[in-house]
Amino acid sequence: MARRIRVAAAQMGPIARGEERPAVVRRLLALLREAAGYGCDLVAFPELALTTFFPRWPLEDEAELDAFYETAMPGPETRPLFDEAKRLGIGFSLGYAELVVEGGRKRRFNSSILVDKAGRIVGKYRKVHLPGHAEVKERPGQHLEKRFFEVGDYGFPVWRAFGGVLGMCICNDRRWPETYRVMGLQGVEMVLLGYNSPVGLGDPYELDALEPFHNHLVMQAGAYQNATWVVGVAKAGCEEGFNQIGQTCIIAPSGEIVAQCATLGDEVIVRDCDLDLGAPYRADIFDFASHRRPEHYGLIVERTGALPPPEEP
Ligand code: ING
Repeated sequence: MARRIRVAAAQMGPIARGEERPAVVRRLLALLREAAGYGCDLVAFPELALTTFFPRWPLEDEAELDAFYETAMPGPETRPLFDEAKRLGIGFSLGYAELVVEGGRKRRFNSSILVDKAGRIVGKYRKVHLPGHAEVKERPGQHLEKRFFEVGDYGFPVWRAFGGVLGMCICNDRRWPETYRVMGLQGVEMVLLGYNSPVGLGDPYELDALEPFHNHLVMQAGAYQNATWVVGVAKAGCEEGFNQIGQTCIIAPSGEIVAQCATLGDEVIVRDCDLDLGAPYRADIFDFASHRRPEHYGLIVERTGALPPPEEP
């Protein structure tokens, strides 16, 4: 009996800087209901799905900054999403800015949760790869995640949920092979990830035109090399004057894109995902136990200096 889950990727268009949480939650509810209408078991939302991508600005006022974070999940403004999902019998993943007080100090993370059909949080992840920089750079678009978030402290966990093994990562994480491999070594069968990816960060990223290609390249490679489904969900469109790529997609363990959004707005795509599609890859070409021999990889060291000169022939 195939283990199938019907998955929706719910892309979002821009969220304005001043868009109030209730208005954003109403958009999320509309996407959730559409996915439930298609009979979906699970709907994946983007990174920072409750607010604009605020790390694009060097925010100084702490109260203004704190307003972009959630201090409780669910909180009063997100509780309607949990309640409606439970009523409709659909699970979801949701990216948001997390603010917690631990050890007497504020800690800030770029986080995501996995919620089951009963409205319970069954998984939580905190973004590990924080791109960009902590200081303002001379470039058209800032990327200050290192200023506004700490590096995630959960690693890359996976969870038994929805009849399979699911994992999550966030945005820049998808560009790093370790992200998928750490989950792949735990037997992940579906990775849910959201992203806010500008078309480019301006100078020196003269390769902006390749952003869409690189976006799919890394997710397709991660899927194939770890025999897992990957669901990549964008916050897309021109958000506060910054163009963000869309290309939300659902990728099979073969690495093939089997569903993709066609707009840069709020849009749902759906796919029945057979969680056993990765089995032939794990049984043969990516049978880690048989073929992946770290002991044969030589001493993997961080190259801190120049390589030694080549031996004289
Ligand atoms: N955004 C971008 C991403 O990794 C970026 C940052 C843009 C990196 C363009 C490299 C090139 O997709 C986030 N939020 O990580």
